[in-house]
Amino acid sequence: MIQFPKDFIWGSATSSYQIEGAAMEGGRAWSIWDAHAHIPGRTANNDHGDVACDHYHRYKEDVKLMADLGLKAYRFSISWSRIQPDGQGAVNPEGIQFYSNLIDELLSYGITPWITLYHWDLPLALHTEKDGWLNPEIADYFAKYADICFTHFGDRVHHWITHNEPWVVAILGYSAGVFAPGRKSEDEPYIVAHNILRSHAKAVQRYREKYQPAQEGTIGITNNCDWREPLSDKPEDIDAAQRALEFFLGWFTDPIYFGDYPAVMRERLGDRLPQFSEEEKKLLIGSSDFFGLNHYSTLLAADAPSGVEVENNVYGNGGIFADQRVLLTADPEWKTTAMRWPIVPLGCQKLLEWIRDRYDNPPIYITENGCAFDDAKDENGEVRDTDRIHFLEGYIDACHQAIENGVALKGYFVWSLMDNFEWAQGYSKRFGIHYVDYESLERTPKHSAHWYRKLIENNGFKLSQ
Ligand code: PNW
Repeated sequence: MIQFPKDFIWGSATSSYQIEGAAMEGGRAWSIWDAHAHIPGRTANNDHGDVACDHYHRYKEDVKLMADLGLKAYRFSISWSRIQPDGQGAVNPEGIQFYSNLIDELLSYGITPWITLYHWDLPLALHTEKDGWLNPEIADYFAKYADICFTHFGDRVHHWITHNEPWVVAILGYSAGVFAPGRKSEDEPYIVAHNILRSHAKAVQRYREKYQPAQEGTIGITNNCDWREPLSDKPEDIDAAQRALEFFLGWFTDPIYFGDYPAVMRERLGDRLPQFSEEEKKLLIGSSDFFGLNHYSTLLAADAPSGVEVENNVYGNGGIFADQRVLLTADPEWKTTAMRWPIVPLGCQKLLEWIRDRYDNPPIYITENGCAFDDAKDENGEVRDTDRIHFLEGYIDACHQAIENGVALKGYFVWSLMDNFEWAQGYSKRFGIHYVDYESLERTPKHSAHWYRKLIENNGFKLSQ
């Protein structure tokens, strides 16, 4: 039996654009993801989030599903353009009411809300009229929006995450161009990342000065990182793996723990990497009360000597190849998910220990981990997702091992509560522990949901293999 610490938090996560629907209802205006998804060819089957899981109308039913699981915490995000349709100025009361109702519903079942302020759905007007994340002024718009959320929800919400996965916004949105706003640039990702970090720092400053003393909540940021295992024990491959991790995670977390980007990035990027002012550095250092981590997979890293050219993002997580010169591959022995992401639980443990060592053992929450498989209902209406159960067993066991090794891991949120709009993959990839029938919008707990309920009940589980 694998047993977790007494106060360990078991949760589940979603995001606004992926589940809410009601895209043009309740006073909401479009975000960059509405616009992106409505351009033909940008998503699988041209899917979009107009209806999604219709969570906006079904939130009570969804909270009931969470209560049935025994969830201690639920992580969801707020759609900025539901709160401020133009991204600045007027506040939409219907938007405030919706999230207020959701929070009250969660609390009535004893489920703790964890709110992400930005999960990629920038109000479209801020992009078309203000240049979005490329404009340094966006930090002030974001801080103002955050302030509105603290004012209206902070009496009941004590767990705040400013940003979800800035790496994805910068690399997939501005380098690979496969996510909104679909741009392909070599320099913009670094500018966007810089402004996201500045916006995080300003929002945290407001929380700490105006709200935290009375509301006594915590605030932080969530970054994503997959593990990079050296391809061989050659020093240049070991360096390459380390470099890859610094370009992936250190890019966002070094400024928060040390006040600046990793040295390897500053050396390699020179003037292309923006610089923080002394004041910004001060605001950034210590600006996260916890280390939010989303983790999904592992790849092998090898040094790519000059002369070797690789198309950017062959393996999704690469960052800009010419800047890192790290060649990523997968071990052909590894099993993969429907996303073709290798399943390597040991990588999760190693990453947690890497964070422990680099950042002086911060409290960590895994705010996302999970997997997509081609789930289907059988003739009895059951979804027997044993692959997902094995995945979760492996990764949660790895988390447990990391805790044994001194990692201050405090909680785990499975991605996702239910199947939903998987961005460029539309509805073709199912990450949920609840199955969603997109015709009827009916939700059905998969076998993994039953497994997770028992895990929460026992605060641990018995390894089946
Ligand atoms: C995360 N990658 O996205 C997001 O936070 C979720 O909204 C999403 O549904 C989930 O993971 C599953 O994809 C990622 O290419 C998207 O490395 C892409 C990558 C990583 C995370």
